[in-house]
Amino acid sequence: MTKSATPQDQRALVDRLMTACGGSYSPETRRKYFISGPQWAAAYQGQALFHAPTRQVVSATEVIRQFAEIGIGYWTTHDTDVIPTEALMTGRQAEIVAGIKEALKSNGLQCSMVTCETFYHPVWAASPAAESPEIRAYGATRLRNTVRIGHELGAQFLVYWPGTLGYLLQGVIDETQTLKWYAEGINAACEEDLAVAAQAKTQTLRHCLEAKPFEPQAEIILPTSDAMLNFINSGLLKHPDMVGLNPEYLHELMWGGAPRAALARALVAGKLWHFDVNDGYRLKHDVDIAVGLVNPLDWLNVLMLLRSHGYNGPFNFDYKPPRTTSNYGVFRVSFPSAIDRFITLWEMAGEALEDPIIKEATEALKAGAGVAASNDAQQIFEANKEILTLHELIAHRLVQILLGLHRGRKIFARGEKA
Ligand code: GLT
Ligand code: MN
Ligand code: MN
Repeated sequence: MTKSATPQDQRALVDRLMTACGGSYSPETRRKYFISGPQWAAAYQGQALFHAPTRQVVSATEVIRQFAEIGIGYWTTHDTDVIPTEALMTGRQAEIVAGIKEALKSNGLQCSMVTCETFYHPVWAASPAAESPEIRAYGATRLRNTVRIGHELGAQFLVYWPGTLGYLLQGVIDETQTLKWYAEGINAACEEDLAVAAQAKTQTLRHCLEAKPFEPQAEIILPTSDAMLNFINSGLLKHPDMVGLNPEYLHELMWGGAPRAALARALVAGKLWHFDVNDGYRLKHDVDIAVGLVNPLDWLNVLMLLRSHGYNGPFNFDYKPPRTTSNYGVFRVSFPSAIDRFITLWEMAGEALEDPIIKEATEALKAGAGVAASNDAQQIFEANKEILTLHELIAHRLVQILLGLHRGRKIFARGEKA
């Protein structure tokens, strides 16, 4: 029987087993990827509607220090993750932002993205696009302030997750009006950005919309990345060219979509600017599990798509370390293991794209049977039917790559000898 690990021995046990896992990359290697760590992910205390917190508060300076040690090159935050609501737009905000700038600098990190929290505080109970003009005016002020913080911290991206843009009770709001009001908020952010950039002679930021199909509202007005794309092109935005997408892997799975197909639609629209990386289950709630723990094969395929289309935006690790992970475990196990799985899958995706079998099979499929074009459906099918088997062969090869079988890894069957 394994003997109990006393409280004093537990960290050493975690450390020893984590080292035994192997396969980790150095902080220098990790820094070569455009990986960002959200303040809210690292500082998440494990609380939820039915859950009390399991972890202590972690300050931004501590998160930044830990990220530097792990080799996470970029940090992202909501305005209120670091500035209490009542201190926003006061002298205290300026002090906090200056302190963060200093912490980032001394730890060699950059801030890549800032996002405005428009869902947690009671003022957002009826969403940032509520009927009341005071609420909307406050919302626009908050968005403009977040744009200024973004410029101040040298971010390139802003993200908007309009979490509460929807309803619990049917027929209470006019959805078309809500969309128009929401667009006014985004317009205010873009105009502030143009003004700040013109004054400071810098670039404008990339404003990215993030959709989630449910939670915290029962019905969501912009539930998917596709709905967001439609909103960008609806004519309601004054600067649609400044607005793109921040799809989240799990949010597309949650409505039953194929994340890879959703990403493809964003890519062809030229709007895949930022990407929230995590994992989870179809048609369930937003569990925000770390990348690759649920769907490693799908993740391999997603990364093949992104690599082959030259995606060069950030990979924002928007996940939540499970409640069973301790504060120590968040930085010792959760973040490093998530990043290392991501890097492995990214490199594997590169390998899969170069795999001679996949390449030859894909090219053969594209070349077709070479018969003359005709209107004879049956004849065309007959001429192509053997090459179509290559679909299944490619899928098999991808699983082989995922399991390392393409490199000669073999699990011996019962009774078989090496
Ligand atoms: C919230 C949400 C995430 C978003 C964050 C950005 S807030 O945690 O569930 O998916 O990316 O506002
Ligand atoms: Mn997200
Ligand atoms: Mn999520």
